Amino acid sequence: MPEVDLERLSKSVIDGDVDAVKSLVKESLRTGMNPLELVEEGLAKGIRTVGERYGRGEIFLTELLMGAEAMKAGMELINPEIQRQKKELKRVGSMIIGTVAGDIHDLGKNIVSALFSAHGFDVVDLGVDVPDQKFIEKVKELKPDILGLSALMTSTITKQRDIIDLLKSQGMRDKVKVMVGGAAVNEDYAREIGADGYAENANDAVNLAKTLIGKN
Ligand code: B12
Repeated sequence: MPEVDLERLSKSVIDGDVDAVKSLVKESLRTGMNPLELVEEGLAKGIRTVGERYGRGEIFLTELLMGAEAMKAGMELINPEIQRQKKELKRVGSMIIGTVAGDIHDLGKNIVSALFSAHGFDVVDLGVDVPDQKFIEKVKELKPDILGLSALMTSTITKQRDIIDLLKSQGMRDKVKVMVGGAAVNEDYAREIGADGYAENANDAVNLAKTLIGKN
């Protein structure tokens, strides 16, 4: 898919044009385009622009929501292709991911989830607004290599600390590598709460995860 079409894809997300996103994604997958490039250079680029414009007060909430819908529609078409290609990959590790309690932002988490999957991780995505204890139960049950905690608000990043503290108090802290992310998180905060890693985007997150589990 020529670069200009990736631009069209990200512009269609910005415009909140679900139909255009769907047809561009379908067409590019049909022509053998790398699904990860579609996510990163097309959809994610678009939604970041929408987020920035919303943050600057340049667009309304309805436009933000339309952008989010368009992004989701694209991801729904790309995810099965990622899963299909994954079958040919060597398994790298496993991950549980979710957005913490009180927080319903999931666009970034879904990108992280898709990228880990595409790089050979088995991913269990617990969704959004996930209670602390649910993360703990799932870690106990599935024993993943990585626990990913996404939080986008200053009011919810405290949950990342709470979950790490719960892992400690239940004697499970050394059983799993905890990675944190989301727009309100940074490297310093991650270190302060005792996370094993922080990444500001999905690509860096995958690389860091591989390093953390000695697979890089
Ligand atoms: C889209 C959006 C929404 C959408 C969410 C749609 C959805 N399904 O996710 C809607 C409109 C529903 C929404 C609602 C709200 N939102 Co909002 N939202 C945003 C916005 C504009 C963009 C977020 C986004 O999707 N970015 C694009 C993705 C691709 O980026 P990302 O999420 O950062 O993810 C990347 C990285 O962070 C990283 N990453 C993410 N997760 C993880 C996890 C791990 C483990 C790792 C390693 C990495 C990682 O990788 C991702 C991919 O590269 C941000 C502004 C911003 N600049 O972030 C505000 C923002 C996060 N929202 C905000 C607020 C306040 C709210 C509301 C409370 C609004 C309200 N008053 O009702 C509600 C929250 C409801 C709730 N309880 O959660 C504030 C938070 C302020 C703060 N600092 O606390 C922000 C910053 C806007 C602002 N400037 O005020 N929001």
